[in-house]
Amino acid sequence: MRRIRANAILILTVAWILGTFYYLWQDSKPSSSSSSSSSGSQLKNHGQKSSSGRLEERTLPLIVTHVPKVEQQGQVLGLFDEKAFLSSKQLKAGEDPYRDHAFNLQESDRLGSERAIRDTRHYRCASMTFDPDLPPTSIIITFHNEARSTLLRTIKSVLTRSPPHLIQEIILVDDFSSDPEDCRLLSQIPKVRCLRNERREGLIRSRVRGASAASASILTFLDSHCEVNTDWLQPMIQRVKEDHTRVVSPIIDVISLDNFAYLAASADLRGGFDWSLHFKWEQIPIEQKMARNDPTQPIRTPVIAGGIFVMDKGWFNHLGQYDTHMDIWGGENFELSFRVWMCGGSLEILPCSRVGHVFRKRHPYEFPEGNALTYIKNTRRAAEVWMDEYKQYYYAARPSAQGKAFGSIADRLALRRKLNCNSFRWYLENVYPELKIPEQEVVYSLLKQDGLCLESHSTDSLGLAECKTTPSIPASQKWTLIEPQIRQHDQCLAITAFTAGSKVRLEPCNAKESRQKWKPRGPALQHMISGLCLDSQPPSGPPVIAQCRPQVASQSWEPQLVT
Ligand code: LR7
Ligand code: MN
Repeated sequence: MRRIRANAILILTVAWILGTFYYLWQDSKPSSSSSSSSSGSQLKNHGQKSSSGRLEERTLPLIVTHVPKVEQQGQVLGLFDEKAFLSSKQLKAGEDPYRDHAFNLQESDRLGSERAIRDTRHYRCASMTFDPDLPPTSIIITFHNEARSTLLRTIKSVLTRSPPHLIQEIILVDDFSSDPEDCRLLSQIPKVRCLRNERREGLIRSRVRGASAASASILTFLDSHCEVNTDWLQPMIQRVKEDHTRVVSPIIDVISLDNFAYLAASADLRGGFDWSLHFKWEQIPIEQKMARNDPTQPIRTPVIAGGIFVMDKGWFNHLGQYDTHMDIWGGENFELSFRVWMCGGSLEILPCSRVGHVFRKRHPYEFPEGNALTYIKNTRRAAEVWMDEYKQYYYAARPSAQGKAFGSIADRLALRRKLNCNSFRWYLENVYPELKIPEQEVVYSLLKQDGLCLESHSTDSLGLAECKTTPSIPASQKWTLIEPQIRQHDQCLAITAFTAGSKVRLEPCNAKESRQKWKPRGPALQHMISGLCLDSQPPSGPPVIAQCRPQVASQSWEPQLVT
C-alpha cells in the first residue's frame, strides 16, 4: 500500500516537473522565432539616418531562418508578365550591383518577385482577433527609379499577405523615373494603378498626389522596397478604425542591402530625434517598458520614421496632408509627427505588424538642389512652423541652417492656427519629456561698464569693481548668460522687488523664479516681468533696477567673452 502511494507521488512529481518544463518552453518559444524581449542578442538600432540624411548601418546579430510557407500564389498578378518584366532589366555582367540603387541588385534580382520570409512577430500576436468588418485601404507607394525586383516584391507581398478584401487598390506614383515603362507595365496587375509625374516632385508631393487619388477611407503608405509580413495590415486598420485620430506604424524589420536577408528588428524601439532634427531609433523609456506586460500592446512614439504608416484619409486631409513646399526627401516625418500630436492625434508603433524595408547608406538618386540644402529647407520649415521658441535649439544644433532659403510658411502657420494646435512646449511636456533642453553653450563673460566690472562681493552683495584680467579672471567677475538667467555657478541674479529702485542680488538659481528672468535689450539687461533694467546707480552701492534708458551709461553692459 505504502509502495503504491510512493509510486503515485513519484508519478505526480515527474508529471509536475514535465508540465513546468513544457510551460517554460512555451513561454520562451519566441526567442528562437521572433523578436520578443527574451531574446538577448537583438538588433538594437536598425539603421539610422545621419545628419546628412544618409543611413548608418548597425550590426545585425540575428540569424535568419527561412521557413517556407504556402501562400496565396499565382493569380494575384493576373495577365501581368512577371518574367518579361524582370528579365528585361537585369544587371549586366561586370556591372557594379550597388551602383544604381545603393543595394545589391544582383541579390534582389536573384530572389525574384516573391519569397517566404520568417514571421517575426511575438508568438502571442498570432492569437489576436480583429473586427470582421474592417474597412479596406488604398496602398500608396511612390517611387523614383526603383529596381524592378524590389518594387514588384513590395506589390506582390501586399497582394499575397493581406486579406484581399482589405486592399481596395494599390496606387503607385512614379516620380518621374527615367523609364516610363515600369509604371505602364505594373498597371496591368489587378488592383494596381500607376500615376506618373510629369516632372520630379519628390516623395512628399508624390504622396499627396497618391492620397488625393485614393478611393478608400484609409490610407496606407509604403516605401518602394518593402516586404510586408504575415497579417501586417489588420492590426493597423483595427487601431485606426477604433479611433480615426491614431496614426500607426508597424515595426520596421531590416532587409539587408547586401544579401537581402530578412532580419527581425527589436520590439523595444520607438522613434526619436535630436535637436538637429536627426531621426533615430531609441529604447522605450524604462518605466514604460516595465509597465508593458502585454507584448502585443501599441508603443507610443514621439515621431515616426515616416515611410510606412496607416492613417484615416479624412484625418489626413483635415490635418493638412503634408507641407507640399518640402522637396524630394526628408523632414516630412517630423512635420507630420509634430502636427499629429500637437493637433489632437497620436502616433503609435504596433508590434504585431511587421514590414521589412531595405535600409540604405546613401541616396541612389539625385537631389536637384543638393542633398544638404534640401534637408535643411525641409527641416527648417518644420522647425519654423511647429517648434515655437524651441527652434533656437534646432539652429544651435544646425548652425548651417541659418540664413538658408525655406520659402513662405504663411499657409502652414494659418493651418496651425485654424486647427488650434497645442504648443511645442506642450508636445515636449506630454509626448517627449525625454528630449532634454540643451544647456546652452556656457559662455563666460565679464559684464563691463566703463572699464568697471559687475562683481559679487559675498553671496548676496554685488557691486562694480575694477576688471581683473590678470593673471586670470576671478570667479566673482565671471557671468554665464543662459537666457533667461544671468548666473554665477548655481547663483542667479535676481531682483528683490518688482519696483524701480529695488536692489539686485544673487540667490540660488530656480528656473521657475520670475525674479531671476532677464533678457538683453540693446546694451541693457532687462528684467522680463517688471520691464525694468539693471542699473549701477549709485556706482558704489549694489546695483538696482530702474526705468529702462538703454542709452544711459549706468545701464549699458558690455558682455566680454572670456574662457
Ligand atoms: O524624389 C524622390 N521621389 C520618391 O518617390 C525620392 C524618393 N522617392 C521615394 C523612394 O522611391 C522611396 O519609395 O520615396 C521613398 C523613400 O525614399 P528612400 O527609400 O530613398 O528613403 P528612406 O528609406 O531613407 O526614407 C525614410 O525617410 C524619408 C524621409 O523623407 C521618408 O519618410 C521615407 O518614407 C522613409 N522610409 C521609412 O520610413 C522606412 C524606414 C526607414 C527608416 C528609418
Ligand atoms: Mn526607403
